[in-house]
Amino acid sequence: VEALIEGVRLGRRRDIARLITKVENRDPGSDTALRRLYPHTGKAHVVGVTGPPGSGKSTLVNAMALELRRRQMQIGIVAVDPSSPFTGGAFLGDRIRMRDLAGDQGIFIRSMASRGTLGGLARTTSDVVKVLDAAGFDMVLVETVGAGQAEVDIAATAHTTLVIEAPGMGDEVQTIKAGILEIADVLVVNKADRPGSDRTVKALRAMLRMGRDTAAVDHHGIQMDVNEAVNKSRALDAWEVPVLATVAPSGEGVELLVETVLKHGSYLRGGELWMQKERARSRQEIGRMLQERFMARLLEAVPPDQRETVVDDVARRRKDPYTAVEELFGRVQS
Ligand SMILES: Nc1nc2c(ncn2[C@@H]2O[C@H](COP(=O)(O)OP(=O)(O)OP(=O)(O)O)[C@@H](O)[C@H]2O)c(=O)[nH]1
Ligand SMILES: [Mg+2]
Repeated sequence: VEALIEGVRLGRRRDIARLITKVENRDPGSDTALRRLYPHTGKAHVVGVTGPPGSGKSTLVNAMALELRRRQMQIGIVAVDPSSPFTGGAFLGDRIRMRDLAGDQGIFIRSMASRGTLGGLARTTSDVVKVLDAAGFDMVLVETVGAGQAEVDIAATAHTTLVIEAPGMGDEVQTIKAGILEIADVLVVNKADRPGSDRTVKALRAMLRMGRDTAAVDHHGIQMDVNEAVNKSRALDAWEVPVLATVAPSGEGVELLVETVLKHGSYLRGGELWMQKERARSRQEIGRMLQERFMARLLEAVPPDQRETVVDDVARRRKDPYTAVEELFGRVQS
């Protein structure tokens, strides 16, 4: 483990890859390594990239990585359950003559399958991000599909969240879930070479204006800790969410996008917001780990057949759920 930690700190790709595999498998050694690496994390700018399937997230992340490399930044990429592979930048063809991302030492790409990830996707993702952070990557881009709670959780742990939309994916306004709009620091209309992209940009700008007007009164009904934290930082956040248009395969608009992302990073670091996001992330992480520990203890303390009996009793109204939880909780404490 010692040599592995050292290797990660030195940015050795083989060691980074090995530790990430251990983290994914929840190998006992990975906990020790993560503990030891934690003091060296907190430097990387974590950027979440989310949006509907096929909107061009991977292509855009590739293009952004090339642009960031041009600026001498070391880039980590974590793709959560991608259905299309990272091409390594070759698709950019003649436009930007660069080393392929795949052979570039300044970049590290890791794909993770959401299925079969031990210990939950959100946890594994945040641990993998920590490994890359400790390895010295300046920015870590995390691609996630869609708008499920897991994706929102992952996005909530990013400093900057990009929401990618594409024109012509049905009714523009309807495809955009209110929740996903709320987490966006930058909105991107990719595939701007397609017809209707202007309309999508306009629709998004209108939705943002509407959101801003109602945000002041619409602060209730937020169930989750995470959303609350996100919303709270929103309230202090004077950042105007920009809507940018890009054509990922040709790189059009990508320079401005990268500049905007870097600007958002400086904006956060310039005030209280960066630390506030770190707090939200830490709160979520501790809460999640406590829940995991508690559930593990419960499953240990109460055998499956007894758990089923309790469920059955509650379903048949022989017992109420409040009493049931009280009893189960007691068994964990003893
Ligand atoms: N015309 C056009 N096609 C694009 C653009 N960006 C991406 N594509 C194409 O759209 C398809 C999907 O792109 P991906 O980058 O795989 O999209 P994604 O959002 O990562 O997809 P998932 O990971 O499956 O959700 C590919 O065939 C890309 O070549 C664009 O700006 N314009
Ligand atoms: Mg993808």
